[in-house]
Amino acid sequence: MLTLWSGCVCFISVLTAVAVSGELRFASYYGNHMVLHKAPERAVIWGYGTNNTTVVVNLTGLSNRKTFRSAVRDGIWRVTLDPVKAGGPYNLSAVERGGSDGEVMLTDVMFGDVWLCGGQSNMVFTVHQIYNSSAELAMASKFPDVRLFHVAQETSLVELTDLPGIAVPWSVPTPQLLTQYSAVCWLFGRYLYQTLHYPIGLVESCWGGTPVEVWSSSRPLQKCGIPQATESYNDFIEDKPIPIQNSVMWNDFIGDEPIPTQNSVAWNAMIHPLLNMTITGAIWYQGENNRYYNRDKYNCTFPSMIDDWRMAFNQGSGGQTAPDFPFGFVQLCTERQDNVPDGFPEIRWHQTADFGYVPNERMKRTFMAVALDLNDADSPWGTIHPRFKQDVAYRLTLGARTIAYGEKGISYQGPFPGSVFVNETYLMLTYNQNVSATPAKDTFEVCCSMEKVQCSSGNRWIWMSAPMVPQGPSTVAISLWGCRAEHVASLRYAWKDWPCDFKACPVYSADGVLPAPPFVLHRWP
Ligand SMILES: *[C@@H]1O[C@H](CO)[C@@H](O)[C@H](O)[C@H]1NC(C)=O
Ligand SMILES: *[C@@H]1O[C@H](CO)[C@@H](O)[C@H](O)[C@H]1NC(C)=O
Ligand SMILES: *[C@@H]1O[C@H](CO)[C@@H](O)[C@H](O)[C@H]1NC(C)=O
Ligand SMILES: *[C@@H]1O[C@H](CO)[C@@H](O)[C@H](O)[C@H]1NC(C)=O
Ligand SMILES: *[C@@H]1O[C@H](CO)[C@@H](O)[C@H](O)[C@H]1NC(C)=O
Ligand SMILES: *[C@@H]1O[C@H](CO)[C@@H](O)[C@H](O)[C@H]1NC(C)=O
Ligand SMILES: *[C@@H]1O[C@H](CO)[C@@H](O)[C@H](O)[C@H]1NC(C)=O
Ligand SMILES: *[C@@H]1O[C@H](CO)[C@@H](O)[C@H](O)[C@H]1NC(C)=O
Ligand SMILES: CC(=O)N[C@H]1CO[C@H](CO)[C@@H](O)[C@@H]1O
Repeated sequence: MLTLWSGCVCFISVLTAVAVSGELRFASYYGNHMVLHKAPERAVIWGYGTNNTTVVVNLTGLSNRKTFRSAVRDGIWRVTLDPVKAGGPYNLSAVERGGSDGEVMLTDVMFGDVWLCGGQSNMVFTVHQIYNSSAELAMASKFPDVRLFHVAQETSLVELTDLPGIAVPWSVPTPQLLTQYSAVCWLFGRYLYQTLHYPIGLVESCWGGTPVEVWSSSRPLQKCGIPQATESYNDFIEDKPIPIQNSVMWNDFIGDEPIPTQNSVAWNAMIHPLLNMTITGAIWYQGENNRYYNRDKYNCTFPSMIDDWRMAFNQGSGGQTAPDFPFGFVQLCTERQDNVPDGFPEIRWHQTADFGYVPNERMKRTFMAVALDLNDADSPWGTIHPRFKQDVAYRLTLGARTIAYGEKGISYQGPFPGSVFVNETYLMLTYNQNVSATPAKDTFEVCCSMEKVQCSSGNRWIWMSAPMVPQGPSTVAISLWGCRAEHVASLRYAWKDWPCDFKACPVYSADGVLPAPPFVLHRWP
């Protein structure tokens, strides 16, 4: 009888403990093995608890222990840790005082840099799908300090405080996990680790087939004149054929999840909940689907989304995430070898806010991996999904090292025009750096017009292929053929979906590594 009775008490107290620890917890995206932002920034930690209690958070490292307190209001507590230098592991515990006295703990917490990886299918594209994937997967165990987190694909019509779902909680990388993890995100993190030698946390939050509007709050959409809830991507593309060359693989690749189509829904569910996390920066691979949706506004929507993310992450972290955090992106690769006009050149240009290069005065502290020479005609995932993600991630890392980490002397931008000189027969183009150039028949084009206008891509203008031959260390000579010098109105380069073969564009940096980005230049203002 006694035994039974005490058994009962025990049973009840276990029940209570379960109920209370259900109350006291960290927000969904804090977990064992996570990476928190290192000094000089401070990591923000928040979670749930019982109203009107105090939560005491302890950070326990090998030699030190620090305590932080937060009152619980509206069921939420939040602390900002002191700066912690890169390294670990630490344990992070939270205890509720004045309430349940329950405790929750995270173990193997590291301090380092945290990068967010966003975009559409080329960011979703997994390590399993790239060239040399088995070699890459086998290397997973060599990088235990590159930690992974993967946000589940969810949508919401309102901004959420916490993630509705997690695909993979914070983990030490294994070949199995990498099979399903973003290749560009992983490779970027791994290459960064190889230069920084301290922990890197990667947060994958992306979704195939999504236009930029799905990842944008109402603020940038409004700024760019895009109606918010009413317009939906589906309605827009309904009657337009999408030229997908290998639709079976596409479907396999995208999976069964319907592609979110309403503006802001992935922002609401997959980005907004992360705003309180202190992050180092973000990388982004997206734009393919904006060929069909607000294409002409991408020069506004994309830079404005970057501005808005920066503002929101800065605010959400109480000022810990930099208000101008570094933002890297991949300029679109290629899809159609037949070069049927399909918007790739326009999107590539708009990705730079129509400057052609980044950073620029509109897009400060950004960096770009030019990828138009990394095409993959035989990709089993469709030509729009090239497998050469190592090069993409490597080029991104060069930009990150310069823009985010201030490393000097790294070549991270391909050549861009510095000056143009026209005489009767040639247009002499001098780049802003020495180049490695090979003659080209039709990668440069000249628009000849008797009017003083800027030629666009529209049918109204006649663009003529203009053969190029290298002329000096930084200069190329472009034949004008029939066009009189005074009628040369515009010049463009690589203005095609698929302008050159794999790593065989006409103009590279002098070391042959970085391709010149595409451009259009106009003579008349
Ligand atoms: C918490 O404190 C507020 C204000 O002091 C009070 O109105 C409320 O009843 C308290 N809630 C609980 C659950 O004790
Ligand atoms: C947290 O730190 C305080 C002060 O050092 C200590 O009294 C307390 O026992 C610690 N709690 C845990 C759960 O480690
Ligand atoms: C973290 O907690 C685990 C399990 O309680 C313990 O084995 C380990 O020593 C702790 N590590 C630190 C750095 O406190
Ligand atoms: C905590 O307080 C908020 C508002 O003060 C209230 O909406 C919520 O229901 C309370 N939670 C609990 C568990 O009492
Ligand atoms: C694949 O691995 C081979 C052998 O290590 C290497 O030569 C080649 O460059 C790699 N390809 C890519 C795309 O990384
Ligand atoms: C964006 O591009 C469109 C179409 O080319 C152009 O009309 C517009 O002026 C550009 N807007 C900005 C802000 O650059
Ligand atoms: C145009 O410039 C090129 C390169 O400097 C030169 O070779 C050529 O003779 C010039 N042609 C004329 C007509 O001046
Ligand atoms: C560019 O090439 C010229 C000629 O080879 C050389 O003299 C010059 O130093 C180079 N400039 C740079 C910045 O490397
Ligand atoms: C728990 C917490 O502090 N959440 C905040 C995260 O950031 C957003 C956006 O700034 C705030 O609205 C939340 O209150």
